[in-house]
Amino acid sequence: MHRRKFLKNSTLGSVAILGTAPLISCAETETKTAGNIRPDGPVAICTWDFGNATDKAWSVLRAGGTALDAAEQGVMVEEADPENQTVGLGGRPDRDGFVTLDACIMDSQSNCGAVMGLEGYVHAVSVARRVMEKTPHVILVGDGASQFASEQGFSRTDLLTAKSRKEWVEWKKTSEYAPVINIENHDTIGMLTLDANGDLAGACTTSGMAYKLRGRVGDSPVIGAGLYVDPEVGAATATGMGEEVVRTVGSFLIVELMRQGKSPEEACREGVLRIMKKNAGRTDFQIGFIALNTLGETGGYCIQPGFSYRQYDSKGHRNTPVESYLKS
Ligand code: SD4
Repeated sequence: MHRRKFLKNSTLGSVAILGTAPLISCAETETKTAGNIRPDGPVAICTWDFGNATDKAWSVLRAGGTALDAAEQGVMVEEADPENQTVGLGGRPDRDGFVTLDACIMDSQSNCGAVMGLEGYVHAVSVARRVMEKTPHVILVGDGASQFASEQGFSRTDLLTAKSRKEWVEWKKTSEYAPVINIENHDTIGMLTLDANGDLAGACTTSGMAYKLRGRVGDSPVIGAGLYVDPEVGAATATGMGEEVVRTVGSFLIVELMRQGKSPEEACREGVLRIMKKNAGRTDFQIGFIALNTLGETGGYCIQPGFSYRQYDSKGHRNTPVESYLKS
């Protein structure tokens, strides 16, 4: 592809991205399985610059909360924000005007739950968590997911705000029904957390591609694509063009690359490059991953100029430590 000269790839802040050093020592693994307190403290990261979400996750972790609670409560902040038009309330609708949400959640015992095409409920991530905890299943879709949310006591809400509706009406006037991936806007939130006990968790939630075909589901609620957590290695989550992430089982790939010894950033970079290789010549889409390993090291990579992700590291430093972009 002509734009294969990727890369400024700088690491800022206090997080060390290791070269080829092994990521998991036996001692570390044993410590974790014994349930001891992690000496280095917890970590929370999320895609993009969702500071309020990371603040929330951090407050849960700092108070001794679990990685799972922190991940869920962190992303809920964005789901509830009507100004965020790519997640939850106020999300942009599909081409027929319906706001449909996709979300998943996963813990460090490989428990997971997901909803796809959920309509009428703000906190898709919490419905996904109920699927995980209250049913023998992993995924509920569409009307069944909504019915389940109602049975679980979630209250129904109209997710289409006046602002999103107005934009959709405008879009219909000129569009040829081409879906839009929100390259300019910060979008899908994926969050990864590591708590003081050394347990990992992750959550991912989105309203998906704006003006998508009705029924379209991206990567975000697909375990292995939009999110993956492996207690022996680490966790990863994705943002961007979901179809491309599904094709490569992106988040699982990132975790497996870390298992092979890559740092979180190296793994994210290789995942993005694989996707770009399959899309020679295309410059019209965005893909990004962030990752966290069991040692609390983090990394991210994206083909978007100025990509950054929001982090609280183990010492409680909040920063946006990584930028990666495709050089033209
Ligand atoms: C999707 N990955 O539905 C999501 C949306 C997203 O940037 O991340 N947009 O494909």
